Amino acid sequence: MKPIYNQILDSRGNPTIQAQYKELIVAVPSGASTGAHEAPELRDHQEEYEGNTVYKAIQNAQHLSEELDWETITIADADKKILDTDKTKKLLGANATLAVSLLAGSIQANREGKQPYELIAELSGNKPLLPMPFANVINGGKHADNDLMIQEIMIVPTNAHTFAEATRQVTETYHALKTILKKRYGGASTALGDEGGFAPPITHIEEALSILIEAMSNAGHKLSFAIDAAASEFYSDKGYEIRPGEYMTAEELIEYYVHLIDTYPIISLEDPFDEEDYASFAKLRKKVRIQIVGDDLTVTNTQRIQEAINQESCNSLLLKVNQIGTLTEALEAAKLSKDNGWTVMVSHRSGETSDTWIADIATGLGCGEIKLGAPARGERVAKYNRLLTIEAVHNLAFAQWKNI
Ligand code: 2PG
Ligand code: MG
Repeated sequence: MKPIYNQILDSRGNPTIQAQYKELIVAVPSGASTGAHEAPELRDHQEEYEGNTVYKAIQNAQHLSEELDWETITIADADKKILDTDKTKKLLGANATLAVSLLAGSIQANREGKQPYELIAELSGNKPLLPMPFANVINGGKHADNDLMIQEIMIVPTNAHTFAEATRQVTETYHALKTILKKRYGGASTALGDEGGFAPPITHIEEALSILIEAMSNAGHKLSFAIDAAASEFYSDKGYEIRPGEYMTAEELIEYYVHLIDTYPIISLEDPFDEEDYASFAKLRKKVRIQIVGDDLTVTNTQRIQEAINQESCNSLLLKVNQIGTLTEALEAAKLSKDNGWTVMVSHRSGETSDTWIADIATGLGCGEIKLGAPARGERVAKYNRLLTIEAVHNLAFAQWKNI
């Protein structure tokens, strides 16, 4: 018996790949603020779905599958076949290879009587741990149609003791935020961005952070903040357009971030500069004692992670399996990062499905951090619910937050 691959929709209504073998189903996510160095998705560029169909990628997944034994498949077998065929994924498409890799993972775990997180823990040599959720509640950048240039403002329940408690704190604060936004900016301001956060008409980061302080206080919780600037998206030869028509140099942006970090309980800052600017990352990293996360900079790729290690640009990896296209390489990226004293945050993409593999990867790696959007929209809630279920059924420990 061979897997069945078919085209389904992601949370933005764009085509993506689902793979199925007996009762096991996986699906592939897709980013909007994609890093230039990510392993590329293959899209057909024909008329249907504005050129976004994935029929060729599905054919590629089918061809790969014909040469694999699916009764005895392992992640190692599937990924070896992929890497021997096309290490760059430029021909196959990282969407095709990830469908094959994740399905192999689901089948292997199932055959061995393991949860996917248990298999990941075994393969990576880590002890499973439920991760701290990083919940993106205010959306800007490419994920929303407002004028907030930075992409994500997240809340992090660093005082919670269980994943269930963490989820409650995040959700109650998210609801309190909705009430404030509605009162202050009107009903349209509580429309949701791609990752389930609100997209209010805010242009100043400080305004968003102050509202979040108020929301926490109304909800009766004390949380920390995290930012994903996704700065490549507002960088051009004119500099960093921090507000519409207002530009900063990298030096000015460093000072601005330092000011924000001094003023608000920010514990983590992702992609603060353009994806080629290892040096500005390093300058900021030396000035502050928080987590500096590489995403578009490092793209879950060991070569780029090594460069960031050499230049001391980051102290944390954002791990996205579809940036590299196989589970094996994603685990290698996590290992290289951990071995060099970095933290690892497993992440969703802005275009998601109800697939919950990232919840299991974060748990199995024992890395203690997951970025999974707001507790709203089915594709985001699916990840919260998977982690709530792992906690309830398997009774794992929950990550305690340690400051850098
Ligand atoms: C990011 C991600 C996920 P996208 O930049 O970290 O939040 O966004 O999937 O659009 O690249
Ligand atoms: Mg990012």
